[in-house]
Amino acid sequence: MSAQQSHTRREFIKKFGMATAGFAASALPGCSMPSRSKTSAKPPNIVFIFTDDHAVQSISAYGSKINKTPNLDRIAQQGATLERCFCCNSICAPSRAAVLTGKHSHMNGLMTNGTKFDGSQPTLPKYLQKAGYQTALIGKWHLRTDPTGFDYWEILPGQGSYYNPDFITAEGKVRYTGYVTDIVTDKAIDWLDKSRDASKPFLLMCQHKAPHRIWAPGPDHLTMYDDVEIPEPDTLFDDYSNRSEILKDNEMMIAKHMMEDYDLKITGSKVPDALGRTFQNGERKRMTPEQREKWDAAYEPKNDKYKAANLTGKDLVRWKYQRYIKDYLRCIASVDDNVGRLLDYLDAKGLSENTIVVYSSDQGFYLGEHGWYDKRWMYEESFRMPFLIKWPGVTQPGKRTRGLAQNIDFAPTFLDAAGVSVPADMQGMSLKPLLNGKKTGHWRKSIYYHYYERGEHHVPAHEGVRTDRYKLIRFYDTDEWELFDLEKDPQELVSVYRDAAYLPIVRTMKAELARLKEQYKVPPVKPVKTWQGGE
Ligand code: SGN
Ligand code: CA
Repeated sequence: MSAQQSHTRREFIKKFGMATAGFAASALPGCSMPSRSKTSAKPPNIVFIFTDDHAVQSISAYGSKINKTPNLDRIAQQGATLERCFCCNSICAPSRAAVLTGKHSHMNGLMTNGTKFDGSQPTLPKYLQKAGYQTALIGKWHLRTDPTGFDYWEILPGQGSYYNPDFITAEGKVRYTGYVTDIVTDKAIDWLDKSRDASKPFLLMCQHKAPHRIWAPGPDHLTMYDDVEIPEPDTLFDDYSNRSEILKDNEMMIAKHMMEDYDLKITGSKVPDALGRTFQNGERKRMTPEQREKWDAAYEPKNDKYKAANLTGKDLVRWKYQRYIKDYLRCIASVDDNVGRLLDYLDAKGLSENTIVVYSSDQGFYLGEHGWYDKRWMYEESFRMPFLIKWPGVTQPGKRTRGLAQNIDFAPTFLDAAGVSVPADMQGMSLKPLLNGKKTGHWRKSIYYHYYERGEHHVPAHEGVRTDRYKLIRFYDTDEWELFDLEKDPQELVSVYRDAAYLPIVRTMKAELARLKEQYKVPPVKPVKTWQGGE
């Protein structure tokens, strides 16, 4: 089934307004919550807002030097900011599977983007359903099998599209007119407004496509930043010296690998795309005539200037960086506006006082650091995840914590909030002790990481451990190691693995890596000597 439906933001506002209605939270009958360990009159609702590839370097609550995110900052101001939250595997589907299961990739079975998620396994929404929650998922899913554990779901197929996106439900596919970030938010608010059972607490996972490649801004932000220069990162012209040789083989450089038409949206480009993809036959083709006209009016004058300038060398890289980062930040601006709309809705309906709101993203991203876009590496920019949380009664306004957290902790945290005991086979732990400011005696001292793909962007498989101060990485296909002293070298530009002064640290970190692998039951790694290509 396919239908064309009109779903513009203006129509939406007209349709739903922001009129307040009393919140009818009621206590759940104990008998319908077999796995709830303690009863509470009002279990909190959970709104989990999850974007795709949003790096902390572009969130003002994390000290961004390149943009402002007033609505994301609202969550930080009213709640807590985890300064050190990391993913277990810096790529989309594996991170999402870790969030759903509370387990590392090798335990939930989803190690690469090419793997199908086994939806028969226990997950966060299933545990919450058992505890009496109503569960809904809207937006990006990317796990290749239909969602399970959700009372309602409506997802983007695969990576989804920015303009006039298709959505899949259990009934079939529908195309909506509009911009994806607006539509995902409209649908989330619509679900809250129309389909929510006010007698139950709920989990709403509102998952955006933005700001994933190809960073196509929405109609409201096409000319934002036109008159400003965005500051460049210090390492835009990194030469990859003083680290593993393998870094030089990467295929994610703004200078060399970003495509003129596909990524940078230059019309009439003669530069061919190896996969035959262009912006023109992709997102631009999806646009309505009105959307295309607005797009062209915004981009053609900029493209004409670029063509006339005939840039080369570093000037060309700088131009590409500006085009890339501005498009990325324009996508973020729309995310920020839409997070504001969702927060306003919760406020207006009286839901905020008993709703946990989280903002996070499946992993970070390179915003020109090391000359890169994309993610995958264990270096800080793509290893870190944003995690802002407003948890009524638990977080103190404006609290910041530097405790080490990971995406496998999200499910245990939400179960803890719901009063459900965390299953023994979940590998993460509830973040509540980090968030409520209560002393716990100890917290974890290290984080385990493992990236398994050998595909697009030519990033080798690797694993590693990060502590408060150090990071040890092993590229096992080539048996290369790196050690970084993050206190002295926060940009990770010089590996001190072979520096005699760090020998004791290398030994300690190797022992810690071995300990974590035992704790998490990681099977032995399988080095591959010949590059396999990938999905
Ligand atoms: C797509 C992107 C890649 C990106 C992967 C994984 N190419 O294949 O640049 O690394 O997704 O991203 S695209 O041109 O098709 O967008 S992930 O977030 O889904 O893991
Ligand atoms: Ca992603």
